[in-house]
Amino acid sequence: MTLIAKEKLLALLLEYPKPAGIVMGYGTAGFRARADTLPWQMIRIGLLAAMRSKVKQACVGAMITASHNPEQDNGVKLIDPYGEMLDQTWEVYANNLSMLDDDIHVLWDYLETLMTQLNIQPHDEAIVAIAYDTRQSSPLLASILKRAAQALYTTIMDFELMTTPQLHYAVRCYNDDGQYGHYTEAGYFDKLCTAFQNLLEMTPNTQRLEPLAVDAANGIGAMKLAYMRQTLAKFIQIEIFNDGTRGHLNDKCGADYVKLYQKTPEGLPLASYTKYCSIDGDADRLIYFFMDKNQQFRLLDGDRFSVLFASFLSIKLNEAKLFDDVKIGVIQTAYANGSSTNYIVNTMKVPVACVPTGVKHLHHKALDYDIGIYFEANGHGTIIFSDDLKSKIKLAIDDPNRTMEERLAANQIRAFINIINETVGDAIADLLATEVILSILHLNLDGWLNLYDDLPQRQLKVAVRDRTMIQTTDAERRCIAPAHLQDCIDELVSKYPSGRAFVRPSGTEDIVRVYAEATTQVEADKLADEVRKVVEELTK
Ligand code: 16G
Ligand code: MG
Repeated sequence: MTLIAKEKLLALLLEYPKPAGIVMGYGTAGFRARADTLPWQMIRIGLLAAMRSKVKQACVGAMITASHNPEQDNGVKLIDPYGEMLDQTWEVYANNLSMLDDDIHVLWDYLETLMTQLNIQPHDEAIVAIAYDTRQSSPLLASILKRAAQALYTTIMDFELMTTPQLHYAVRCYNDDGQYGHYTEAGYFDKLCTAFQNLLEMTPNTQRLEPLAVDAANGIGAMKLAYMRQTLAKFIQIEIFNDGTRGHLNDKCGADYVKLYQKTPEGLPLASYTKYCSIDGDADRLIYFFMDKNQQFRLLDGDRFSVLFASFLSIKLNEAKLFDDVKIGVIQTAYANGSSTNYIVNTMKVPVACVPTGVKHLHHKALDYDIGIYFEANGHGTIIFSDDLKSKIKLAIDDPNRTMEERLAANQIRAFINIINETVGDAIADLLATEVILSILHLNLDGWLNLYDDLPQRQLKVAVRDRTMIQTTDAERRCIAPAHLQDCIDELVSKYPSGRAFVRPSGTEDIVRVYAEATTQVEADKLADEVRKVVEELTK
C-alpha cells in the first residue's frame, strides 16, 4: 500500500517539479506567491493537510486564495478542525516540507519520521475539505493538492468555489456534527439570513434600511452575495458592483484598495447611494464608506466595527441585566487608531487588549472573554462568544421571572450571535450584523462615524537591508533591536501632543512598516518621516 502512495507522489513530483532555488515560508496567512510558482507547493500542503487530519481525527480545510492580492497571485492556507487557522506549531512542518527538494526518498523519509513522531499511520482516516476563490489558477492548484492528499488515503470534500470564511464555517460544522450549523452552502446562508430576519422581526421600531451598494472586488463574494441579495430583498436592497463580469480581481477596487488609498473604488455609481461597502477577493474583509454632504470620502474601517458591535452588545447586555455577569472585551492591534481605543475604554468602559498583527493573534486573545470582539483596522474581524455566555442567554430567555424587556434583549443577543461567523472574520456576516445594528440603533453612517474622531495617521514602507534586524515587543509597540531605535522613537514622539509611533517588520513583504499618529495630518506625516529616517540610519 505504501508503495502505491509513494508511486503516486513520485508521479506528482515529476509532473510539478520544484523550481531550483525557490524559498517560500508559511506566513501570516499561509503560502502566497505568483500562481505559476505554486504547483509544487500544493503537493507538500496536500500531504500536510492529510497528516493534520489524521492526527486530529477530524476534517481539516485547505483554502486556495491570495485574498486581496492581484489575479496572477495565489496562495493556500490550512484550516484546523474548529474552523480556526492552522496551529502555529504545524507551520514549522509546513516550512520543513516546503524546504525539501523533489527527491521522493527524502520526502518519504520526512513523512515517515513525522508520522512516527505524531503517532499516526499512512492508512489512518483523513478528510480534507478544499475550496478556492475565482482566480483562473485555482482549479489546477486545488487538483494537485487533492491528488497529494489522496496519495495518503484521504477522503476529499470538494467545495469548489467558496469564500474563505465559508470554508472555515463548513469545517467547523462538519466536525461539530451540525451543532454549529449545517456544513453545506445552503446551511451557511440559511443560518445567516434567518438570524438576520429574526432579529429584525423581533425588534420593535427598527429603522428602515437604506439600499447598500457593495463593491465585491470582482471576486467570489459577488457570486455568494447574489443569493443573499434575493433572500433578503424584503428587508434590504443590496446592489452588487464589481461583480467580476467586467473588471479584474482586486484591481482598483476591494476593501484593501479602499483602505490603503483612502479613496473610492472604481466601478461604483457614487452619487446614487448613501451607503457603500467594499469586501476583498476572498470576502473576509469589510470596509464601509460614504460621501458626506461636501462630497468628501468618509471611511469606516475595522476599528469602527469594534465600536459598533461592542456598543450594541453592551446595550443589549444591560437591557437583559446580564452586563455584570459577562466578560466583554475588544481586541485590537497597534494599528488601531488611538481615538478608537480611547473611546472604547473611556466612553464605553469596555476593556481593550492589544496583540501583534495577524488574525490568529486576535482570535486567540478573543477566547479569553465571554464576548471577545476583534478587528484589525483593515476590516478583518469577528466576535467570539463563550459557551458559558450562550448558556446564560438561553437561561435568560426561558426565565419566567425576568421582564419582557430583559427576555427580548436576551433573545436579540441570541439572534445576533447566529449572524456572526465565529470561526473567522467574514465580510458577508459582518455586513449583515452591521446593517441590523444600524437599523436597531437608528444610526446612519454619519452618526456612526461621529461617535468619535480619528486621530490623523500616516503609514510608510521602508526598504531596509535586512528587515529581521527590527525586533519588537509589547504587541509590536516597542522595538528591542536595533539598539537605540526605541529611544530615538520615544524622543521624536515626545515632541508631538497625542503623538504615537511604532515600527515593525512586515510579515508579508520584504519591508519595514512605520506607523505614526498625531493631532494634525501635517504632524502625523512629519513624525512618520522622522521615524523613517532613524530606521534607515540604524539599519544601514
Ligand atoms: C496578513 C494577515 C492580516 C494582517 C496582514 C499584515 C491573516 C488572515 N491575514 O494579510 O491579518 O493584517 O497580514 O501584513 O492573518 P504585514 O505583516 O505585511 O503588515
Ligand atoms: Mg482576504
